Amino acid sequence: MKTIKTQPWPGQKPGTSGLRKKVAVFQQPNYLENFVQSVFNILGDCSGRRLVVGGDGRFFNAEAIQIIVKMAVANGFAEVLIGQSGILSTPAASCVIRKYQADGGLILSASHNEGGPDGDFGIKFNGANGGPAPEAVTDAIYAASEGLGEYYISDVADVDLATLGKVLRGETSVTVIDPVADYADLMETVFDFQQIRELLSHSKFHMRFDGMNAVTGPYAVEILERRLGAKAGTVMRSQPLVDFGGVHPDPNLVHAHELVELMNSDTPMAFGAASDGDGDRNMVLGSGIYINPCDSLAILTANAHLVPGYRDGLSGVARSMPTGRAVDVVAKTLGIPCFETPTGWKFFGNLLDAGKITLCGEESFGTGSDHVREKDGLWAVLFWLNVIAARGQSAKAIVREHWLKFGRTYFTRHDYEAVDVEAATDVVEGLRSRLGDLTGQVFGEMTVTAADDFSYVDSIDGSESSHQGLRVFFDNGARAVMRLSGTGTAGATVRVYFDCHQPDPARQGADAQRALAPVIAAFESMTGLCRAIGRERPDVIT
Ligand code: G16
Repeated sequence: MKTIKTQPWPGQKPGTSGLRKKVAVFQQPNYLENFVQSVFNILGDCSGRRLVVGGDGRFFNAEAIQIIVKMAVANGFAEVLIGQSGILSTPAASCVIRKYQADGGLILSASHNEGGPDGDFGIKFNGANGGPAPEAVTDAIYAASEGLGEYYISDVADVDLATLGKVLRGETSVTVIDPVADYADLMETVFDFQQIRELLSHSKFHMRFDGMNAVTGPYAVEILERRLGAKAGTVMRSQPLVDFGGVHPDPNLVHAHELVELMNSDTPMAFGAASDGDGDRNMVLGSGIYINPCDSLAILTANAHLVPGYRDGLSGVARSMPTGRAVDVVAKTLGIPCFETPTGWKFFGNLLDAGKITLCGEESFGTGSDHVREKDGLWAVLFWLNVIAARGQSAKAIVREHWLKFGRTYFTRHDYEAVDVEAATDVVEGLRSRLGDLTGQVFGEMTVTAADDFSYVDSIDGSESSHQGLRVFFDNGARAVMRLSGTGTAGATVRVYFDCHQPDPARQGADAQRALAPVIAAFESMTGLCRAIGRERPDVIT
């Protein structure tokens, strides 16, 4: 074991989902090492403990894993489990931590951010429940990183990540595990594989899953093609590549455009889906319809009784605050609680552990349940397939019927990326300072009925998280939310979210931008956002 003297690196504060920086930042001497040692220091005595390590396979994944193993050996871990080739999707890592009762895991991913040597890298710590560390832990890691003076590393040989099996490094047993099998087995316990198999064998049901050259390819091939019998080639871009083949692995209508073109071709697919770099996000498309993630959460909640894993009912649901409020309407009808949490999957962990909720989701293409403690892209796809198979209807028909029964909640998110940090902060602070005076004021066609700065008190451990987004409510029930992203790596990303409920069936067929135009205009007139940050329009609209 070697003790290496080091200096704290500034800014090792985990954001919404771990520490995300450019690859070049992580490649600096001691940068990764400092963060990993800070995590280990927070864990305390590591002897006798079990650690899971894996990532989305992006550039620097394999090198980072070798460093982490050497540090785990020096810090006295009894056992390290690693996904073969360094691969573990984020939901699979959560599954493995839980199944093997590990003390936690280090997940290497920058999620949907671009990869390659000039792209992004990331690392996050998940606890023994398989979920992202809560804020108290990430704050403690940050504090530890600021006072770090040394780290511990051993000079044992690299582990052959390609070969399954157990080896000894120092006193630590290091096992390279099949990254797919445990996760695929878990999916078989949740869904009706026989029913989905029949759907996929139907001559008229064609589907594509876009792995975006990222981590979900091997999982989707195993589950959809091998276990469920979908035709070979159902999974496109199925090979995880270190640079994602130049693809931006963000499953939205822009970056998954090949899938979108297939859905709109002369012989359209009945169903299409895509996942992101680390496999926790999902985008779902039916023939002739894009299913907004907020609608998706609501529809899965309303249909959960059709899925074996949820047949006994849901204890409750949760959504992040900016997520469109479609699921609230379903929860009310079902008579189950609906929790509103800050952005970030970590805020669902306590509610899931306490059995207060069964399903949860976010507008940022994340949906999940109590089967693991991460959002889960392929799980959402299988859920949709199970519902389509059980109802014998197209995805579009299911969505339309849902709107008829529960009303449609229009939703959109406008992102302004790489904005000058000072300008972005000024506009957010400017609105925050006016929140108390807004009620009753008229902007465009709309009157403000309430405005606040969202704070959350965790009902399980009493922890408080404040300044989680500025909310403005209008007289027709519409809402606008503004916050700064906690996952970007360049400048500031300003996110503005809009939603509005429409119960009238005659007015449910509009384009979301058009339906929400009055609230979008009212918010712009209230904040002067575009002028203040020097933009004409959002960079990304979802
Ligand atoms: C992460 C978090 C999500 C969050 C999303 C967007 O997703 O896990 O909970 O909704 O970032 O966060 P922000 O708006 O702060 O950028 P992922 O898929 O990137 O890990």
